Amino acid sequence: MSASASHSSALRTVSLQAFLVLCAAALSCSVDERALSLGGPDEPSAGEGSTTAGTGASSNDGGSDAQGGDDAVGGSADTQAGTGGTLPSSSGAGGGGGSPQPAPGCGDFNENQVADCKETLVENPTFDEAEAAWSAEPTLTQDWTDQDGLGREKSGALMLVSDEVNPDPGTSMSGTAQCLVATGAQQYDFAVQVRIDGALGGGKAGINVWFYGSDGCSDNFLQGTNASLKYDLDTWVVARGQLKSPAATRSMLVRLVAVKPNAQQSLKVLFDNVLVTKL
Ligand SMILES: [Ca+2]
Ligand SMILES: [Ca+2]
Repeated sequence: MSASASHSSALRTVSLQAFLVLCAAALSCSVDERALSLGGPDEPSAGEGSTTAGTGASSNDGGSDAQGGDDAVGGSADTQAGTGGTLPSSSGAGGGGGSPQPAPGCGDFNENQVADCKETLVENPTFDEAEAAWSAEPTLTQDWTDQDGLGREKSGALMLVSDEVNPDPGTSMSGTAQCLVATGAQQYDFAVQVRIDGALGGGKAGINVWFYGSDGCSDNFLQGTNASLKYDLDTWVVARGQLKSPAATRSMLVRLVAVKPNAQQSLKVLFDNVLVTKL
């Protein structure tokens, strides 16, 4: 008994020593409990609440597909509260001293220490070389540009240009979209970097979502809601917000949208690093 006890004690000692050696080699065996800072981008919730009614009602006419409802929104998004998006550089995962580029190279706007491009549900979230997987609505044009949202040389962004002048007062929303399988009564988190070209006037840009009670974002339109819209000019900002899908949801159309004053000649917006996750 005493022999086996001392034997196992010796084994524990040896393994502890081995562990300490490994720790010393790795320099970081202290358990990283990853404090989740949820405080950051609180501002989207204001935009979320303020935009639901107006957009939902107005995009109803276009519920069957992405064509009809792109002239919507009225002025509902004007009450957007905060302007301060979380700048990509400030959400840096790395901390002190090192290179300014976030480790994953595609942002971590939900600050969960996971590269957003590794967890997002959309295809082609970073526009590394093309606008693939995103379908522009007929009232605007889209192109790939090498102006990356995080300044990466090996990536680019999506550029939307809306130049349809409308005699009606108010604004028109149009965008490019991607349909995703979605579940009902589910909280989703949305984020995208946007940069509005101020030389052409003002406008807003961000994410708008249409929920459908059918597969493939085709029939049974349920609701259209802005996740977040921003109006900052000539600077990259993050539009981020959370939405809960209606109970009957089976798919959702994630729209990267530009909201142009109808009388304005043109509006150009860049989009990059699209994050869509379940909460
Ligand atoms: Ca993340
Ligand atoms: Ca990019």
